[in-house]
Amino acid sequence: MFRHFLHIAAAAWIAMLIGSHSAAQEVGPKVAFVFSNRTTKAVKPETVVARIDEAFGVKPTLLDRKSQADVETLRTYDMVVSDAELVGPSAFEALGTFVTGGGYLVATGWFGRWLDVDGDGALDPKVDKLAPNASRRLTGCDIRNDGLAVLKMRVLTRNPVFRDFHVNEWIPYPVQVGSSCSLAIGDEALALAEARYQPAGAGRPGFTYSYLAPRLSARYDCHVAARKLGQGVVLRVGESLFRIEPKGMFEAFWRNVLEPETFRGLIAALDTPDERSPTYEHKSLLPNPDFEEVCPTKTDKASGGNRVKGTFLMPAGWYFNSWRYDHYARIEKCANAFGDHVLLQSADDPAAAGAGANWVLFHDLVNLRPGRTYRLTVLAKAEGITRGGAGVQVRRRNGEWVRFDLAFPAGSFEWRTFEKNFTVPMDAAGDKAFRRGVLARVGFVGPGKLYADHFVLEEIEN
Ligand SMILES: [Ca+2]
Ligand SMILES: [Ca+2]
Repeated sequence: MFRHFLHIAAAAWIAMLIGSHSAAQEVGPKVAFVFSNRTTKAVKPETVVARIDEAFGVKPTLLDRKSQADVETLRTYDMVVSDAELVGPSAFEALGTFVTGGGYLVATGWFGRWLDVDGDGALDPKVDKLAPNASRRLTGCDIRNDGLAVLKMRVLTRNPVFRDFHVNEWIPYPVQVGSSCSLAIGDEALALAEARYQPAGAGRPGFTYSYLAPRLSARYDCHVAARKLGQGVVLRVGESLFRIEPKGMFEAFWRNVLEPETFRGLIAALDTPDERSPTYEHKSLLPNPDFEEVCPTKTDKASGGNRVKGTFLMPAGWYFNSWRYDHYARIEKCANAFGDHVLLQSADDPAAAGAGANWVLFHDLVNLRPGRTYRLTVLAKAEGITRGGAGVQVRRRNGEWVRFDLAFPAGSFEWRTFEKNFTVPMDAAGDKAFRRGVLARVGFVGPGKLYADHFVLEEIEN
């Protein structure tokens, strides 16, 4: 594929030979845009096309959503940029064929959220289904949460999509319009950028979070990923690009995405992926290790077994879970070597003996490698607990979990550091024996109180 881009190069060369630039200007890369209903309510497609043409000299064709199911039509383009939220089974298949044959699909925002089961082009929630599997087969990702805002973004690995960007440095995100989706990433895709997501509107002064998902107020996830499929490439972008002005950061991003060299560069980057996991404070493989990133969250009723009401602080990335009897969970102010905030979970009902709670963080940008040694460190303090502990677990390719746990003593103890080294077993090695993703937790069985801070998972020298 990319024959049209080759045409441009040839046309430019001929233009140079005959001393004219007109031929180069007349032939452009063949790009098609497909808009979702949701997007066309927010912006006019013609305006977006005009803006792209003005900024980059690329005049994309507007394709209707039905044409996504027509392989012959798709094959007349080098590149299809789509944020179609509703995609029929035949369109998923046709787009797959287009990419496999050397096409470049840029799937953005809500792309592929719903499967148009009855094929009528309209979203019928009673008939149509969420399409995580079809979406993952095509793009290597599916949507975890939609309609979010991004607080900050970080490019994870040097790659042509972000060729003018800093790598491994957080940058404030310039728009807060709630058009982003957080991406759950699979093995086939390479994460190019991650983001800290929050509810739309969180950038406004005085905004108070409601829950982003049950018992979670903000999360870290993949924001941009790419995968090879046959001869082609899918670039999956969590942002709905059509709704963003191509200015500043997005101008650089659009320019890179539309640059023919990016397609070839992506193929090379995907052939030799950088498998290192990103790290956060204290070189931890998990975000927000000191619980200093907090969201003032408001709720009028107990949520998910958490009896705290009103406005309280929740940790970014961490999710609260409890079983039997009511528990209280929030961030408490407490100054120590690791900032001003610690986690607290408690139960005061004596009948809660045998019931428990934990804070959980699932992060799928982590890839614990067979044969490597890791250290889990956590600072904890307890009052009258029956038992407690912390740990991480890693999912194997066959779906089983491997657990690495450390236990806290029963009863009460003052602030203390707990530490455990563990080696991911070699017998689980092989071709990507471990799936991407780590589940971390710290919890207790009560009644009682458990405080925690400085939850660090790091790779140690091997
Ligand atoms: Ca339908
Ligand atoms: Ca802290």
